[in-house]
Amino acid sequence: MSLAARILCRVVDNFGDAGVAWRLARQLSLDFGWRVTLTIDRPELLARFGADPQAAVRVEPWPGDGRSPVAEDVLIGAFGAEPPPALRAALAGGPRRPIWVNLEYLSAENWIDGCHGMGSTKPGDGAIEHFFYPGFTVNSGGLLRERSLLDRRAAFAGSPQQRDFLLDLGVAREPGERLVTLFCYPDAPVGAWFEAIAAGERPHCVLVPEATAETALAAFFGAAPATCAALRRGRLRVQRIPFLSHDDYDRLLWSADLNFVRGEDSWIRAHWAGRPFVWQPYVQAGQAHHVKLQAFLDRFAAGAAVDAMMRAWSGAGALAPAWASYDAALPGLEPAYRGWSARLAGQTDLATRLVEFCADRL
Ligand code: TRH
Repeated sequence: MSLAARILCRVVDNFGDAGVAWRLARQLSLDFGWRVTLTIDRPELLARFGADPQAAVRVEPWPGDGRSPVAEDVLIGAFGAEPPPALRAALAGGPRRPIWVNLEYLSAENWIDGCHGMGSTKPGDGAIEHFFYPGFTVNSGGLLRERSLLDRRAAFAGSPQQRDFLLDLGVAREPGERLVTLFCYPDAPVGAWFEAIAAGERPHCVLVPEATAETALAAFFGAAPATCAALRRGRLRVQRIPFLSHDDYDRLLWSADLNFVRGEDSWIRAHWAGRPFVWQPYVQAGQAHHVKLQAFLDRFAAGAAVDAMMRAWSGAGALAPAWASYDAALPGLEPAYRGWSARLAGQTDLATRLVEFCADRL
């Protein structure tokens, strides 16, 4: 069933809100043939992810109420984005079209399974808001994963395209070097980690996208390196790279030995790379992010070295000993990451579940 949908997105900060909304819009269009309008208050951010001429996604600046030529079957508010007044009025008196879905933030916490799919009838006008919770279980809303993703990953691994991709980025791995990507929040203990690598035994090349870890780089090297310039200390080599399109960022994650990721969307892309990763959750008041991290670590259950490293990376523990254990354990941890990725890939993806969810209610 090909449907028309509108996704509403208001950017709180960073890139995740726009990144998830764009990724979902693109997949509903490419994999399911839906006619999708993305209404977003920061449309200029989408250029960073790489426009895809094949994805027939119509992008509309906020508020976009009532200007669409198509009557939508589905209205998706990403991360609690409230429909603008004219669209909100059209939801009154449900159930009827459009079906109203609130796409929530991803969490590994157990409670989301019980809340996923629930509806809330608004006392004022009878509109029904459906809550869709992404997650790691079959009872949740699942994880975003495009239909062709894992085939594209398999075709890329070890191919001439992979070598050319890295060369185009100016990345040439030196003998014995571990290739690492770093995407983190400003409060990650980057300086302590750099110190440990610089003084360690194994050489590391750390690729840092622009506008990431600026302060830490300046503090460690005395000045933030310009794009593509490499800085060295001891066993550490740091190289700045541009902010890549979504597809190229996937290729980067597939090419590295270890990926540091954050927030929501880069975290899940690191899962689909099937490579080791360290996750930093979005920092929240009252240490709520530590609860989210622990819920994920409980599910992943990859052992003490992984737990200590991710906790230390989020400020709960000393970085140097955590990195020493993780560094030593890393070669043996690869099957755990690969297996976890494969187990999750055995579940249906978020967009498939969303399509079924809407079809059941229309
Ligand atoms: O930018 P983020 O910190 O976004 C966050 C989270 O979504 C968080 O949960 C939310 O509460 C907050 O925003 C408001 O991290 P995230 O989620 O990984 O989003 C980054 C996006 O940028 C993702 O779509 C991947 C993309 N990206 C690229 O396309 N190219 C790149 O080079 C990099 C580094 C990222």
